[in-house]
Amino acid sequence: IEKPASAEEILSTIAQVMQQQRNDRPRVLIVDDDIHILKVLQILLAQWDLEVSLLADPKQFWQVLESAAPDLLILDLNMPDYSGIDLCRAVRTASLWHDLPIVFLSSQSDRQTIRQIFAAGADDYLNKPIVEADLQTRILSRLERSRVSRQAADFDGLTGIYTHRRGIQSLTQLIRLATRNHQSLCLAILDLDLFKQVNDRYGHGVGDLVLKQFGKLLRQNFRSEDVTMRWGGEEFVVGLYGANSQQSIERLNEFLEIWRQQKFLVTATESFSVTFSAGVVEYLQDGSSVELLYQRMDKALYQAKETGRNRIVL
Ligand code: GH3
Ligand code: MG
Ligand code: MG
Ligand code: MG
Repeated sequence: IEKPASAEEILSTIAQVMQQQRNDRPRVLIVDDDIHILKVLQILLAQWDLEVSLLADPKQFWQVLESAAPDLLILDLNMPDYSGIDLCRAVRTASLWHDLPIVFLSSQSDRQTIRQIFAAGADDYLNKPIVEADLQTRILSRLERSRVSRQAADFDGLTGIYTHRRGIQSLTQLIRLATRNHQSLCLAILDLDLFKQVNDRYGHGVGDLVLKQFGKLLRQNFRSEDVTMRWGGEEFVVGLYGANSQQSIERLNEFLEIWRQQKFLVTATESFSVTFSAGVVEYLQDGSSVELLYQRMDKALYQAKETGRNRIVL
């Protein structure tokens, strides 16, 4: 039996997901066993308009990393039980975080240590005691560079929604959230019908405009806690958080209706519209991977195409 979501649960999930989608204030997570250093850094970084999370106990690292979802990680080299080097190596092999910028703080500055730090995958290091101006320059410039490249990697240039790569990250997070909060979750793949004909008849440029408009309407018609992405070509995936299969089908049908009404003018007198087919799958709290869910929704999509297109199939 499914536990209905309380208002607070839904709100906190929305807050979490929205925070990750918003990219206004960069987030920095600092891990250091020295609480005084944490406090000093917190005050400094807050002055530079960064959102700061602090962690003194590296045992909670993964949990805090996931909830803080930082844009940059500052790691202390020496901590009891854990070395920053080990944490850094582990982050580099975690698929969700492998490209997170990592800056080390270290009171050791011998060659051997520095070599180890970079070998573990660090992007930069700073000596303790920390010089404020150095810290500011290094952190802000690294954040800016990663913001620019992340923007390009995360958002599809044509449609403005998540790319495949970023979308998979978000779906993985959504699956985890749904599991943890015992929430319903559905994924749907939307594939434009006979899109090749649109290109053939009206040209690739018009086809691009149709895709662009599809992305815009997806953004407008799905809630902020849902995740929308361009899966590739004329295929899109939506993660519907807090919706069971029936609710998802309802919402997708509403969207199909909106999309069908969308007219594209070719000349003053000639216009066309495009439909889509969708395959839906419900996540059953069983730890299924995105890959597995994809296979199931792709089967449903195939059925939607086989049975006449322009429809949603579970
Ligand atoms: P179906 O209803 O079975 O999905 O038919 P379809 O024609 O949509 O399917 P098919 O997979 O054969 O063709 C997809 C077309 O989408 C072919 C490809 O040229 C077009 N397409 C993919 N990406 C883009 C793009 O970025 N811009 C444009 N204009 N067309 C694209
Ligand atoms: Mg230390
Ligand atoms: Mg296709
Ligand atoms: Mg198609």
